[in-house]
Amino acid sequence: MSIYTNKAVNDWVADMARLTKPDDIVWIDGSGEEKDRLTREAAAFGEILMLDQDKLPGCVYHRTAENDVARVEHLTFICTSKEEDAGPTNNWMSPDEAYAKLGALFDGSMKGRTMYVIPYLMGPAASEFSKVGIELTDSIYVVLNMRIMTRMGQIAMDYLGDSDDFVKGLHSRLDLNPERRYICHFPEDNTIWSIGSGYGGNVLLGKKCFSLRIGSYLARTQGWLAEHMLILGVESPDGVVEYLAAAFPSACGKTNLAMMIPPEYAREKGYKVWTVGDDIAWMRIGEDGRLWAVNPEYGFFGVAPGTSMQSNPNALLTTKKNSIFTNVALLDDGTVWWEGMGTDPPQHCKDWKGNDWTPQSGEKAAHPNSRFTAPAAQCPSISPKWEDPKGVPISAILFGGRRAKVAPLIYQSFDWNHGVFVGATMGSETTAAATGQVGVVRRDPMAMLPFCGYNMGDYFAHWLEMGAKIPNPPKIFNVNWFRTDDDGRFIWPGYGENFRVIKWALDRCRDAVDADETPIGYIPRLEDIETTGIESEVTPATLKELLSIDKDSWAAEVESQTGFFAKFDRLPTEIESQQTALKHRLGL
Ligand code: OXD
Ligand code: MN
Repeated sequence: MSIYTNKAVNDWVADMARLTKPDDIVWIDGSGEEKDRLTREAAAFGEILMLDQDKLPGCVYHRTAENDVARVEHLTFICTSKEEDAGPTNNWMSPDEAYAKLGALFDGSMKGRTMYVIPYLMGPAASEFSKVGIELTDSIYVVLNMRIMTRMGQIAMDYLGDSDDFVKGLHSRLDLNPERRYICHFPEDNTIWSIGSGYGGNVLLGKKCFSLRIGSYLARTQGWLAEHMLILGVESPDGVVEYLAAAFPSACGKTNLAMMIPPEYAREKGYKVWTVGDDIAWMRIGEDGRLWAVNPEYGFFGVAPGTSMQSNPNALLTTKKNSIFTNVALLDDGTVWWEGMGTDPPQHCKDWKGNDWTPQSGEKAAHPNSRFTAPAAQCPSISPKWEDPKGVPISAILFGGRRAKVAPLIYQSFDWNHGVFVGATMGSETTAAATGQVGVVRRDPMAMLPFCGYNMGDYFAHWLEMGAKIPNPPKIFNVNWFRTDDDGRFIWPGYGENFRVIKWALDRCRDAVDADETPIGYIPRLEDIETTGIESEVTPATLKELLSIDKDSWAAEVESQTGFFAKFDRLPTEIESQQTALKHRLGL
């Protein structure tokens, strides 16, 4: 029996239960008592393991199936009635085919299992911009994760009232067989069907599936932006906080930037950095004509390896209680470990597959994509405004990627449309670890390539249209923390030192600093990037190198952009004009 009175929800759940045939239906209310009960149940079934409750209170451990450790882009589909509406960068299946194909798989998929009905809210409860989803799942692990990543249960149903405006998400693990795994989005029906996986990005439907893929589709029709962006605030010594949003492809340090600790010189002056979100921004035009951003999520689903007290103390501290660890190494003392945690490898542990592991094993103890799920409210740097119903006003948007040579440390676009072009040409060079092929550029416009729920040509057009509608738009910048010297060594220290670059961007937004004009945009004058404390590492010569623009590399870059754009059927002419103008400025 439903504990809720919303008829549209109850009817739809009944329909889905007829299809999936669970033994039981459990309606999630989001209470603490419910969390304890489900945790006990999942532990009893071995779906999770309890970690040492003195050292890591409220923390649990989970292993996924070995063949189910990451998002599956080749099995992710946008199911619009017309193929061209999904566009050249998405996999497409017709809604009829997808409902039939997945419907056959969902038929009876929950037999012998319990269906959990999870109402959840993306965005703060007091915000008129928040949105409701309902996820039906046969995994307690999903319920426990959704409890951290979203505002779950009664709070979402109170928000929904008797409306039928909710995203309908259906998930079943089925048999975790990659041959029977699909993540299908039906943006025209506000619906997501995910089957055959138990991995976070494929099954926590509020995150990539709703907040980005369905979200971006809704944003276009409703005149806002759903973006793969962190949000942070920089507080000046006078107490004024300015906010920026930043998009980088996966594995370029979004979580680190969102939680950065400013360098000593800045801390001494009284600067602070506040975290609003680390992955997703929903942005709207405010009454004051600026762009305002909300983080729709309630927690962080971060990559564990590489997270240490050196690289990201705020992230590590966030995970010390009430967190879920997935596919990391399990220590004999009931705590966890991963490569790059900054502590010595254990003499013995269980690796992410559950096998005995020693430093001699010759394999990684934690999966490279192992994760922590942790409540945002526990982050030491969480912004006092992170749940503000209006969001925070965005002064600057940063795009960026991993580019060894071509992109300077930072440059500012000439205006909004040029900034959209900069975002549309974003890319990152592959690292050896990722593909075996070093230095190949993977284009990832606005870091949305895997997450745009419609034709990306239309997405660029939407960005251009938004620019025309925002009276006081943010300034747009491109950053690159990954410049190398001729021996392939990074020449910028990164991490907290990135504050120095962000400071310049925010100074530009206030017209507080001048800049040099180049063919690609405005770059800092050498003296305007503060180097106090890193003078020996970042000499004026290094800074010059970091800001240099090499014409040959840019000629190759423009050509590679052209190759990428060639596959777009609906590329706005403004993007082409921007490229022509760039070529012209470069003298090509
Ligand atoms: C993520 C991603 O997990 O972008 O956030 O892949
Ligand atoms: Mn992400």
